[in-house]
Amino acid sequence: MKLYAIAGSPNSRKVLAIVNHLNMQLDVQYLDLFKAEHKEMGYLAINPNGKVPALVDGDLKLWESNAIMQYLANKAEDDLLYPANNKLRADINKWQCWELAHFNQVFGTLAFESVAKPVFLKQEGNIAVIDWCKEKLVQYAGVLNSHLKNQDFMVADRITLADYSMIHVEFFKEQVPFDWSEFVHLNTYFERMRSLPQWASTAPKHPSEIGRVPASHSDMKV
Ligand SMILES: N[C@@H](CCC(=O)N[C@@H](CS)C(=O)NCC(=O)O)C(=O)O
Repeated sequence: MKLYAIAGSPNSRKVLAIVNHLNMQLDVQYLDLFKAEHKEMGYLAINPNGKVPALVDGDLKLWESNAIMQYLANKAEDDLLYPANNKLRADINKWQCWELAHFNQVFGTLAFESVAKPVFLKQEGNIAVIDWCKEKLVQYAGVLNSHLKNQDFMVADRITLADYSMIHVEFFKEQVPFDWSEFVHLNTYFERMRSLPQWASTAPKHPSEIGRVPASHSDMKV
């Protein structure tokens, strides 16, 4: 199996955390964001969206981080991160759909427009988009905060795929122009989750490594 990723990309980190958590062996091919390697023809034949992550397993070309996480957990025959129990699995799927469509759609877009664009791409963020994201994030952060009032994890009483999905934009949490102070349960949860070794070890050692191919991976080809 080969996983295509960009160093520091939140969606790549989600999948790498599952690889760590399940102690799986696979090749990781890092693409250079600044050379736009994720837009080259060879990679577009794997993921026509020109986005990471993507997984190749034999004749399967799989993109969408949540789908890759589910595939890896199934492949590892893991019954804890992604239990076969229909109700537990439905609940995990619900939160993975929700983070993708709502919470992290606005949090991720806010991070991209207000931080990633100016800092990494030397472009101005779109003010109208930033304002819209901030307004929607109040609503979705409220939903997440209420859910976490009486529980430590998203589903049941242990870590599942839903947790790694939920926190994947955490690197940008304190950098975005958003007041998180009223969302105390959400904040406690993010603090606990971001220190998990399986997650923390997916982060580049230094911000200058974000988007660049780590030296140890530079001889691999798409
Ligand atoms: N819904 C997709 C989102 C993938 C995505 O947006 N990836 C970002 C990195 S975190 C990317 O490749 N951005 C580069 C681009 O869009 O050009 C997933 O969950 O995999």
